[in-house]
Amino acid sequence: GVKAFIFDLDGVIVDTAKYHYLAWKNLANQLGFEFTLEQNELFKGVSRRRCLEILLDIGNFTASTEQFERWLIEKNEDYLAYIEKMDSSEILPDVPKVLSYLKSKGIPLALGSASKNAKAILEKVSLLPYFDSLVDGNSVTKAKPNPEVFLIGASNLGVSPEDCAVFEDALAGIEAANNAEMVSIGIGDKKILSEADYNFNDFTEIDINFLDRLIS
Ligand code: B16
Ligand code: MG
Repeated sequence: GVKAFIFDLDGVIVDTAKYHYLAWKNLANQLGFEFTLEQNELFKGVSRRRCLEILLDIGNFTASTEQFERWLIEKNEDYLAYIEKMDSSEILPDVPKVLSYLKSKGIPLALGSASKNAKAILEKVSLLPYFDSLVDGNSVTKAKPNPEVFLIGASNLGVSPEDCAVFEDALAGIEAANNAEMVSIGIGDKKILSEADYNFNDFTEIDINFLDRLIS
């Protein structure tokens, strides 16, 4: 059975995508072009650097290295102003139920996120104590669908990859979990996440029996 669980952050634990969107949109507007919610879909699970490259492509902008780095900082400062106002009311429904059930069973838990702000966000929503290991944008060199982020998580928890299950909302994340030979659990649109071993719209659909079957 499954001996450890790894959680993605944005789209699984909290909906920070809406704040990423506002910050990218602010930057786009400042540069004189529009950035839509639909375009923001392409940014989910994608690193900050890669997002800026895509954004500049959308606006037909080229930037010097220095300018690129300045925009990265600007976007993040803007994003962090939104994060600053977050509290536990922004945790997605029934996430604490699943975290505390797994904790009560003595199952080790890790975070596996592309975000460099992951720790600050978990602190803001008071979920940091649940996690035995945080693997985030500061600890990985290869982006999802590369399995690196989840493999480091398994190794930090002392569990072999085949004994881990991953909760993910992005296709690249499901692919990363599959590439790591972990059990993949898609949270969100089943049509998009059809490569997952299991699919749920959100954590309210995950019952204790499902978790018990996985861990037994
Ligand atoms: P940061 P996840 C990802 O989080 C977001 O989905 C993605 O939109 C964002 O660009 C990325 O984190 C990097 O975030 O700018 O905070 O380092 O889904 O991997 O938890
Ligand atoms: Mg995500």
